[in-house]
Amino acid sequence: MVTPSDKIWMDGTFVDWNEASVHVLTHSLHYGLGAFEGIRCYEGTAASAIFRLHEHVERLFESAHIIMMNVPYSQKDVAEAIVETVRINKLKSCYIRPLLYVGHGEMGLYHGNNPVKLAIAAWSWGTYLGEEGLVQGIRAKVSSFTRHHVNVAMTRAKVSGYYVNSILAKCEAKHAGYDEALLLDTEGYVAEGAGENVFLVKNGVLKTTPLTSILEGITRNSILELAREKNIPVSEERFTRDALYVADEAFFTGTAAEVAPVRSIDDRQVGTGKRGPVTTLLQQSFFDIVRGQDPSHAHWLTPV
Ligand code: PPE
Repeated sequence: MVTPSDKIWMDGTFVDWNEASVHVLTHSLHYGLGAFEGIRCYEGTAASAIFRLHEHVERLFESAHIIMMNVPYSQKDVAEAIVETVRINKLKSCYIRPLLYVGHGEMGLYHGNNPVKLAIAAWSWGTYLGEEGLVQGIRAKVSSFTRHHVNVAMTRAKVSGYYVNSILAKCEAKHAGYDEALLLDTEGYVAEGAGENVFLVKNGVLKTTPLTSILEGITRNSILELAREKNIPVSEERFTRDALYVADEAFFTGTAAEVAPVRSIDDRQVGTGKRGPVTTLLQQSFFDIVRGQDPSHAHWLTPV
């Protein structure tokens, strides 16, 4: 269960957590046209800070642009509303979920005459794949569901409806006793996790899948940047599932999942089956930055 916070921002005003409801004919509820973000705020040594707020807000607006939703706010307004939502709920560390959706009005697929609505909720949310997973690694399974074809879904956009595909994959993996699903693209190459990007390490080179059928993760981008700074060779290239089976290390990245080592894929142990040295280095560096212990990337943090 989500731990309720005090207030949710809805279309410019704060409403009580329990009053934050919508009409049942809300267009997005029927057809899935909506865009959202997942953002984390971390408690730091000095203050709490939101990780890469501006990049998340920018991606939200890009998602809206791709699916032709006109956002009735500026990026600055939305960023301020997000900070205000964390503040008013007095949350030290939390997960923040802005959701742009099409309100009720007309029914039928054409949404252009309906209002575009925005809600921003924030609540305490521990790491997605479990604290233990961050240390011991998680078990992943290649899904029988395929990631969207590039002409089915434009995955640069973080669109609500796309997540039916992720949910089906996630449920299949969970029901089979795994922690997370790994989806392949329509040509059979590795795409991404149900809610994470994927990386492998082989012979000292860090590889991640290119931006064809995946979400351009902000954690992915941060990890690539950190790796380059540490002179770890990086490559964005396609690879197959067996490349993961024989990798030295593998890990998932995402706002909810953070940096989560993968200890096995399809019951094949990855590397030593433990969090590897490159994963450990990048994970530690990520946590030091988001928790304000390493000031080198202070520009990634917006104090609350
Ligand atoms: N791929 C997918 C499909 C995805 O949903 C996410 C985030 C990522 C990659 C990583 O993106 P980023 O968070 O910018 O590094 N998934 C969000 C939703 C998870 C959920 O279950 O809800 C998230 O992590 O917030």
